[in-house]
Formats: sequence, structure tokens, C-alpha cells
Amino acid sequence: MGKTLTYKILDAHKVSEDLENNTMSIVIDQTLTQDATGTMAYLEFISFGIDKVRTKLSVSYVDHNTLQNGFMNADDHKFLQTVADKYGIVFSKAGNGICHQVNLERFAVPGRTILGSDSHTPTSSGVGAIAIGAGGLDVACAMAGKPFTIVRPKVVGVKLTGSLRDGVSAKDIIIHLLGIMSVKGGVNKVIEYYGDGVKTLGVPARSTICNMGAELGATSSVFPSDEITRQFLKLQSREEDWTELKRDEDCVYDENYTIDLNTLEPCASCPNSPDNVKKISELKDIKVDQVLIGSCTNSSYYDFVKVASILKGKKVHKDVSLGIAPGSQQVLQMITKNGILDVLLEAGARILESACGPCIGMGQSPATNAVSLRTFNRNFYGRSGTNSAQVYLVSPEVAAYSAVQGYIASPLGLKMDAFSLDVDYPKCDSLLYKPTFTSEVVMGPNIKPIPHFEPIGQSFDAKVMISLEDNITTDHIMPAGAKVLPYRSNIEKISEFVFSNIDPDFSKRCLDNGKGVIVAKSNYGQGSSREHAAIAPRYLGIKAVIASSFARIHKKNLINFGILPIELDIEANLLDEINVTWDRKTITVTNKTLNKTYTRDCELTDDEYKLISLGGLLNTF
Ligand code: MIC
Ligand code: SF4
Repeated sequence: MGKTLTYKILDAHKVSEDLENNTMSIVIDQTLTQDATGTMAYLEFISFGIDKVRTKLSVSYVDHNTLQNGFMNADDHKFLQTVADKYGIVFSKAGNGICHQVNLERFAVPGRTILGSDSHTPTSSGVGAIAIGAGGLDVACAMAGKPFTIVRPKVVGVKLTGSLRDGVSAKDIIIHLLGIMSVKGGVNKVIEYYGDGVKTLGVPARSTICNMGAELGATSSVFPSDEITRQFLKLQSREEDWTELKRDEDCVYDENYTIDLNTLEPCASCPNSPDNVKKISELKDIKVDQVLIGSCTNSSYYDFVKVASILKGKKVHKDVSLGIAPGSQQVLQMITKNGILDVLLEAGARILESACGPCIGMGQSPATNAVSLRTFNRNFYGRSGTNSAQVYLVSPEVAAYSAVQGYIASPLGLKMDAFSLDVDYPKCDSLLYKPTFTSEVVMGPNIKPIPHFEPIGQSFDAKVMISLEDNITTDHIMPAGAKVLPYRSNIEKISEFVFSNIDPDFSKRCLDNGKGVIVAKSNYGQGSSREHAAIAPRYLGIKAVIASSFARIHKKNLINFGILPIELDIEANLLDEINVTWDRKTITVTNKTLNKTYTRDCELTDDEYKLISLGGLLNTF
């Protein structure tokens, strides 16, 4: 039996395998970090006492906290730049672009493994790499040359046939798949695309699909590296990075889907979950207040060609605010040179910085109850900065066409070829810095040491600090946005905001009680890789999270910081008294208030068991 492309790449990087626990450890070739997770990752890396990174390539991006309200973010940027220079890391300064877009343009190499402290790292898999999102501590370990351990992923084969009709986009493919598989359908799986339809998609389109594979909860997604990939790399002046990579024809997938591209229609992820999918035709006539085009999902030159084709000679509806954020300096230069920027300005667009910006609630929060159409990847409750806003995730085509109409409208059948794709791709190095190994690390006053955590103990009593439903996101746990993001380097301060959007008293309740557990249902911790969603609750005294299932990255973050993840569906109310007793074999949870006991096997690997017993990974150095 032949091999999937996924296992061709993973096996070529495998250093060990634990068949009993179904895990494998792989060498990581490249890493990426961004500023919002990067400060912690580098504090962790520095604590290892190593003189330089031990990867083929590590890149540090600044793209999330670029509002710079006060000194905190600017201090973080300085810290990141000096760390990068000292330890041998390429530095991408604020303004250079969104980490995933720049990484795709400049650094992603077919066949390599890439680990990034951001859940959308799989964007780079569009060239045929296996790129994986992880917590900062895992990325720090990879920079120190340590292998990365994953559950051996199941491989989902998605066969694409036919070609997309005018007005239908790669974004519609992945939104459609989200509608089928749901936000938890991809956990511990890699989504592998194959079939004739693949040939009809360029690398930016493939990367849009891989990017939103994160919303399926997938470990990664992957496309073959073919002639189209070679052309893309050639345009980026790095054809030498290309190798052909494909699956064996007779490989067998664990799960199979076929998508006939000819039959797809423009669709949207409706409020407040990427898997709440409807066709645009079902949403028509909904009045739109805001349209935002950008983010790591849809901010390539290719995306703006389509947007400008729709906006050419048109005006944005008077009741709509249209903001656009090109994904990188390269994209910005290209749309400037090729006349696209003029079209956008003539139409009435607001030009935003090449950064994450509104995608992570850094500005552009919609009005009360506003309808906001975004080409982004997440529409979780509160993420836009306005809890009552209705955020729809759509393709650039739907976004642009609806901006003109003033209501949600389907671009099906519209031609989008007013601008050429066959143009020069400038190599923009003005905000990229190679390391010189000469800097001393500069640390501003808001950058605080990582707190030390004692082990939770093998048996403890604690109270239920919050009881939650399915699909709780890390945005619920540790909100982002302009108010909170400046404290990513200050755990004491940021812990005040844990669950603040849904339970403003959570933090105080935890501190008053000392010891706590969180109780939830399935897919707890989906979404972002932010390890603050583990560290800050740990700081507040949370010792265990009891949930029917966990999202992959968050579960690892909990373990890394010494919190016990317990996969159990228990009955519990706020402030119920709980006892947790656990050893290598069994975990027992007793709700003393309700007089109910639950027992399950301890399915932690030996390493995970050790980490939690010692109080977390940082206590092992
Ligand atoms: C996100 O899209 O939620 C983020 C912000 O990029 C996060 C990382 C973070 O919280 O800093 C992610 O996706 O991992
Ligand atoms: Fe940035 Fe948004 Fe992409 Fe996260 S999803 S990396 S916040 S653009």
C-alpha cells in the first residue's frame, strides 16, 4: 500500500514513535513566532541557556500588536528584535506583513516541517510543507533543537474535482468543508487535498484552504508540491526551493470526502462560529455595515486582483465602511504598481496597515449590532471587540460585491480578470533583518518573568470556578483585542481578563478561592494557540480542566504548564466542591456537593504524566 503525502513528510522527519500511546516525535526544520505569542516563547527559550537557535531557519514576526497604545507593545517589539539578533533569528519588523503571508512568500519550503506559535501556521502548507501551530513553549523547544511530539494524525483525503465557477473562491471550499466536518472534525487529523481540481488552484488559494484548516481543529493540511508550486516559488525568486511532492496513487485515507468544485456556491460562516455555514443566496438582503478584506486567510495579491475587478469603476455603498489590509509589503507594492490601489481608493476603501489588525480586535470594532463581513477565519463571540456585532466570514469576492451593494450579495458569475496575475513579485527586504549575533537583549518594564508554578499534587480539593458548554474558544478563555493584548508579556496583569467577556468575576473568584477547576463540554480550547489561555488560569489557581474533549493545541498548552486535562463529561455547578485524585493508571473525580464519582483511565503519555507531576515543562530544566 502506498503512502499519503502527509506520512511521506512526517516519516522523513520522524525521530521516534510511541505505538502504545499513538504518538510520534518529529524534527522541526523551521519555526515562526509572532509578537503576541513570541515574547513568552522567547522568554522560555532564553531560560534554556542556549546560545543560538538550532533549526534550519527561525523567523520572528511582529504583526499582531501594532497599535502601540502606550509603551508596552513597542517595548515588546524591541525585545523581540534584540532577541532575534542575538540568537540567530530572522526578524520581520512591524509593517512588513502578517506572519503567515510573509512566511509563504519568503520562507516556506516544500517537504519541510514548520512549527509556529500561531494556530494558522498551516498557511505555509500551501506549498507542500507540513506546517503546524503550537504553543510558545513547544516552539521554544523546537528552536532549541528538540523534536516535537504529536498524536499520529489520521489523514483525511479530500478529493477536489472540476473547477470553480466565476465568483466562487477557495474560501468557499474550506467554508463548505467546515459545514461538513465542523470545528472539531479535524482534531488530530491532517487534511490532504488531491484530485484534478488541485491543478485549478494557485498557491495563494491553496494556502487560504490550509489556513482555515485550523478552524477544523486539524493538526495541519497539505497540498502536493507540483508545477504550480514551482511557478509560485519562481515568481518569489526561489525556484531552487522547489521539489515535486505527491501522494502515492494507491494510498489509503482514514476518511474520505469528494468536493465537486463546479457545484460549489459562494457561502459564509455565520455568527458566531466558522462551522455555522449558509449559502450566500440564503443570506441575501441582509444589510451590511462593515466590510473588511485582509488577514492571513485572504490578503494575497491574487485576492486583491479579484476585489479590484469587482470594485473597478464602482463606489462602496454609503452605509458601508470598507477596510482593506494587504497581507504584506510585497502585496502592498504590487497593488500600488499595478493600479489596484487606485481602484480601491476611488471606490472609497480605507487602507489599513499590513498586519492582523481588526482580525484580532486591534481597531475597526463594528458598531452596536452591526453586520460585519470579513474575509478572515474566525468570528468567535466578542473577537471583533463588539459583543453584539454579527460577523460573517466570506470570500474576497463576496466581501467586495456586498460592499458595493450595501447588503449581502452573491458574486456568482462575475468575471474577475480586470488585472493580470502574471506580474513581477518584488522581493521586499526593507523590513526584514538577518541576525548579526551582536545585540544585547532589551527588556522593558512590562515584560515580567514567567511565574513559577508548584505541582498540582496527586490528590486535591478545589471548587468549580466556571461551568461551560461545547466549543469554548481560547478567545473566550483569554480574550485578545486592543485592551488585553498589550499585557501578553505580563501574566499577573493579563490574568485579570480571563473569561472577562463571558464572566467578568472569574478572575476575582479564583483569587478569593485559591484552588479551582474548570468544567466544560466538548472541544474545549478550540482556536488560537495562545498559551496565555493556560498560563493565566494556572496563575489564578486552576489545577485541572474537566471537559468531554479538548482541542489539540490547548490540551498541550495545559500540560506544558502543569494543568491536568481530564476527559470526562461531568455534572457540576458553579462552586461545587470537587476532589481530583490521579495516578499513572486512573483519574477519579468526585463532585462532593452532588455526591457523584467519575473514574477513567489516565491516558497521558509517560512524558505528559511527568510534566504535570513536576508542575510543567519549565520545571524540568
Ligand atoms: C488568532 O488568530 O487567534 C491569533 C491571535 O493569531 C492566535 C495567536 C495569539 O493568540 O496570539 C492564533 O491563532 O494562534
Ligand atoms: Fe493574525 Fe488574524 Fe491570522 Fe491570527 S487569524 S494570525 S490574528 S490575521
